[in-house]
Amino acid sequence: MEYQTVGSSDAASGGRFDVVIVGAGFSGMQMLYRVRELGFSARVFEAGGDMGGTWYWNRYPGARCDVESLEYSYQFSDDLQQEWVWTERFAAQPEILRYADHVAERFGLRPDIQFNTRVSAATYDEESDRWLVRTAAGDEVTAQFLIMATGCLSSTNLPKFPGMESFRGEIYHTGRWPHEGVDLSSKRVGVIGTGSSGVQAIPVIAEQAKELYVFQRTATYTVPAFNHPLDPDDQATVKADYAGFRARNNLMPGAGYSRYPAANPASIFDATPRERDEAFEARWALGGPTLLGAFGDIMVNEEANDIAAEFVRNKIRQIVKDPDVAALLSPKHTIGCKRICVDTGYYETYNRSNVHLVDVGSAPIDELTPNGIRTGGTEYELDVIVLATGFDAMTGTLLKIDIRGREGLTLREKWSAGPHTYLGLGVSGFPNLFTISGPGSPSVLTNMMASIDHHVNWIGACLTYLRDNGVTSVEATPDAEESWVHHVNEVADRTLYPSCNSWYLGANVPGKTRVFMPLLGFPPYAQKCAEVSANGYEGFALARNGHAAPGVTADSGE
Ligand code: N01
Repeated sequence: MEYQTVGSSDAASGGRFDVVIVGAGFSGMQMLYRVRELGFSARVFEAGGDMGGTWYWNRYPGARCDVESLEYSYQFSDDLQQEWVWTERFAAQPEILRYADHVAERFGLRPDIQFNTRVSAATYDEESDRWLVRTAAGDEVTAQFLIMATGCLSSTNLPKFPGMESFRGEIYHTGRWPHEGVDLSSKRVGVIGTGSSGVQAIPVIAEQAKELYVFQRTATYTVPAFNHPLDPDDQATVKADYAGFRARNNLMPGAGYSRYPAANPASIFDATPRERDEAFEARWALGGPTLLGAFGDIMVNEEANDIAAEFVRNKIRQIVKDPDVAALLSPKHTIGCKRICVDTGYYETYNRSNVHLVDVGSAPIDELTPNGIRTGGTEYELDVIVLATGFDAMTGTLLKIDIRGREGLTLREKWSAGPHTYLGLGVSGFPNLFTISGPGSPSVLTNMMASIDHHVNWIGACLTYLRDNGVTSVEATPDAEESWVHHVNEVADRTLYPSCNSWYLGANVPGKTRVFMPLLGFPPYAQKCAEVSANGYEGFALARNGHAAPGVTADSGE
C-alpha cells in the first residue's frame, strides 16, 4: 500500500489522502495535528465556517463550559499549555473559541481544513481498501482511513410543533445561535427547554428581555458554578507540573478534576443525617458537578439517590421565594440520570418579576401561533422563541451521512436498533473507519478533552502500526463488537443511569431507539484500549490487500 506524504494539497494529491477527517472541532483539530505529525497526508472537512465545533455553533447568551479551564484544554503540547492563559475557572464560549483559533494558528491547521463543506456520503471500496468521500457540493476525494470527528452533540434536536411556520417572530436554537448575536432587549422571549443550555441561557436572557417565559417539560437539577477569575498564582502552580496534573486527572473517574475531593465510596446509609448534609453542603459550596461523589451508592441505589435529590430540592425551596414555582422547579426523577447542570443564578432567576415558569410537562405545547405559544388553553404572546431543546446525541450526525461499508451495508441499517461499535472506535462491516468519542466509549461521561486526547493517540498509534506492518485494512470483528455492546449495556444496567428519559439513551428524540450509548468507566476503558493495541489489535481483523494479516503482538507505540 502507498501512503501520501505529509501536507499534500488537493492539487498535489489528486484528491487522494491517507486520512480524511470529518469535523474540525476539538477532536478533528487534534487528530489532524497528530496524523500530520506521524507523516500521513490528511484533509479535514468541516461544515462550519471555522474551527471549534461545539464552541463555534453554541454562541447562545451565557454559553460556558462546566469543566474547569485548566483541564478543558489540550495536553498534547506542553508549549501550548504553558503559553495559554485562561481567565476564569469555567471559560465562557468566546474564550474557548479564541483558544481554538490560537491552536489552529499556532500549529498551522487551517490549510488542511476545508470549511463550509458538509460530507454527505462515504463509501468503502473493498478492492482498494479505500473510502470514497463525497461532499454536499459534489466533490469527491479518497482516503485509506476515514476518521469521524463529528462530535457527540452536534445535530440539533428541533421539535416539530404544530403551527411552527406560522409564528411571526424569530426562532433560534441555542446550538445554532446567530454569530452576530440577537438583541433581546425589550422583547418578550420564550425559552423551551431546561437542560444545560437552557439553564445557562435563562439567567442571562432574563436580564436582557422585557418578559421571559420558560416552558419547562422536565425540571432540572443544577448546582452553582461559583465561577471566578483564575488566580494567576494558582494557574502558575498547575503549570509548574502540568504533566503531573494531567496524569492525575487521567486516573480520575471520567478523567475528572483531581483537585476536587475524591468520590467517597462509603454508603450514604452509614452516615448520620447530619454527616450526609455536611458532605452535600461541602460539595455544593465547591461549585461544579461534584455532588454525586458525596457517597458511593447515589447512582446505584434509588433510596440513596433520593436523599441526594432531596438535598437539591431543599436548596430550591430555600432559593425560590414562591412555593408554587419552587415546587414546579423541583425535579422528581433520579438525580444524575440526566447530566447535572452547572449554573450561575438559575433558580434565583425565578424570583425576578419578569420571569414566568410555564409547565409544559403536564400539558404539552399545543401549537405555535402567529403570536406565540399555546399550551394548556393559554396563548403566550412572544417576539422571540429560543429552542434550548438539545441534540440528537452521539449518533445523529453520523447517521445523517450516507456511510456505506462492506457489500453496501449502510450505517443506518447497521445501527437501526441502536449503535453497535467495538470500543466506540470501530464498527464491524466498516473497515478503516474510526469514530472519535463514538457511542460505546466513555466520551460524554468524561472530560471530553481528555477522552479526545486518548482516542486521538490510540488511533494515531493504530495507523502507525498498520503502516509499519503493511496492513491495508482494520475492522472490528462481529464477536468483539457484540461482546462490547453487551458490556456497555451491562455496566449501565448496574446503575440508575438508564432510569429516566435522557439523551444518553436517545430518549429525547422521538422514534430513536432507546439504548444507553456511552460507556461508564474511564479510566478502566483506557486500560482496555491499551491491552487491545498491545495484543496486536485484538478484536480487530487486520488484512493486507484482502488477505488476513494476523496482528503482530508488539508494542503498538502508543
Ligand atoms: O439539551 P438537553 P441541552 N417540548 O437535551 C426540553 C452539553 N452541554 O442542549 O427533559 C418541551 O439536556 C427537554 O425536556 P425533557 C451537556 O452535556 C454542556 O440543554 O426531555 N421541551 C430538556 O429540558 C448537556 O447535557 C454545557 O423533558 C422539550 C431540554 O429541552 C448536553 O449538552 C452547556 C421538547 C433539552 O435539554 C445537552 O444539553 C450546554 C419539547 N418538544 C450543553 N424537546 C456546558 O458545558 C426537548 N425539550 C455547561
